[in-house]
Amino acid sequence: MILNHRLEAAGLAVVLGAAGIQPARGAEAEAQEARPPSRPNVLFVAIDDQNDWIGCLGGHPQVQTPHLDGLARRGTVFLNAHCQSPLCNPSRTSLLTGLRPSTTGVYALAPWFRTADRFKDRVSLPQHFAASGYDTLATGKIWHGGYPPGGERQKEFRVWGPPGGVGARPARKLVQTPDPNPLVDWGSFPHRDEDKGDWVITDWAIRQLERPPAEPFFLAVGYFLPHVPCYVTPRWLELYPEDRLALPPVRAGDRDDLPPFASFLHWRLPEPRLAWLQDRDQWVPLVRSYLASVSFMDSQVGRLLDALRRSSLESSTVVVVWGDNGWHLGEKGITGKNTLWERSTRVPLIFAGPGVAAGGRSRRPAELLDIYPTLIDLCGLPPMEGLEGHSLAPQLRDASAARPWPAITTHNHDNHSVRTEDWRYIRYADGSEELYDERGDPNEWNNLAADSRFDAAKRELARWLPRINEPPMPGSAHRLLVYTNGVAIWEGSPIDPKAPLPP
Ligand SMILES: [Ca+2]
Repeated sequence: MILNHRLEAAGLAVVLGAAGIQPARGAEAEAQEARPPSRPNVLFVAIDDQNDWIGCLGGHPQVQTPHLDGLARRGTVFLNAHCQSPLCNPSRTSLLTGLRPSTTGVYALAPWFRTADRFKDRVSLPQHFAASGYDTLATGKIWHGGYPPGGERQKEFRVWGPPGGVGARPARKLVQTPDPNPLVDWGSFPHRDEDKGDWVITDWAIRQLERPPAEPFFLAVGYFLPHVPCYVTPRWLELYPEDRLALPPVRAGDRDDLPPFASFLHWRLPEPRLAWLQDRDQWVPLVRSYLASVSFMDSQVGRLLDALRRSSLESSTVVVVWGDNGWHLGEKGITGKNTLWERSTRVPLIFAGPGVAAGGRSRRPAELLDIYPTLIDLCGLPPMEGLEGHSLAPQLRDASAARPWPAITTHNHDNHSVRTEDWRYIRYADGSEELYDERGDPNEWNNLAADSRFDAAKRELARWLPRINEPPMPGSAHRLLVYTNGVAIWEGSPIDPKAPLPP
């Protein structure tokens, strides 16, 4: 029955497409209304390293993101959405397989998850859409960079557009950071917005919308910015005048109440620490460049959404926008991700289109893992067994609908954070803990874990810790931390537990 329904819908779309003449907008809209109810298309928009500095999320008082804010008004935004891992590869693997990092064993930047036999045939989110009659198209960064490897790409999406990425680069790094990693850079140099990877992928995606595939489609567009390098043209920096720039709130001694294991998760990163930024007068330039990159990325989402509107597909297309992990810009003394705190875990998650209430603002905890079952619900696909997330469809109809589950973020083996509406509880592999009252302490400055008044609260939160804790998948590398026989090992080197966080 599902198949017949699909063929009918596809057949009608072919007839409409075969007319050869582009009907006037009114006639086309009428034709669409006359269609039997068919599955909506999906426009699946990823943003790389986008924290909550989005207007409708309120993470930074000055950030300008008019297009994402407009999408949130047309749909529903989750104000308490969190990634499953504060790192690209494990986060995206989790979202696209519907499995927690603690279930996949993918915790680090390598490997590609299908190298494990048990995941060779695991049906990913786009594959489930393809199996249900959707054409699947991708451009930019959807899976982690470089994945899937060459010959396997068509198994993941049928059509691949340009890869996007950084685009125009200066002749040499603009900022000589302590780590020479070419990605860790920011600022402006002479180039055109049109030469940026995010512009190129938007152009390609717009062309797809201008000649939509006959079947329902799943179009994935993965933006690179505001991932470093945060290169922008001057017009975007000018949105954030230096003399009025709001820096993120930081507190001296903020790390004094952290267990040592908290630092092990980000023991050595290519991203500089706050002390280095302050010494070199680079804190303001980095914050400005990140904000400017967010606004540029937003402008490209705006071009994409304009094209969707012009195509007359808006009313029949579910749009979902998500960020793969957050980013620190000085909070707790660091930049980058690789932590289980709010700065690393809180991400944008916005839905709009058929089945989604306009103007919804949900404070319920939501996980990126929930996107897979939610899209199944919104598009009427057959259920998929074994998904570890829960459909957000009730909250998309009524943002205040109850939801029992917290949002869980995992980084490396057996380190987890449990985020409810009011609390964040963290437990590391060595058993050490953190507890934050998110109502009274949104900056997570006061670790309450040692206060016995909260023992019952901690026990209640600990009930949600994942029962499955797979060891790292063979081939795991880059940002890998393991804890064996009481010794924490960062990327192959034992950590001296008494050593301070390296600069
Ligand atoms: Ca990322």
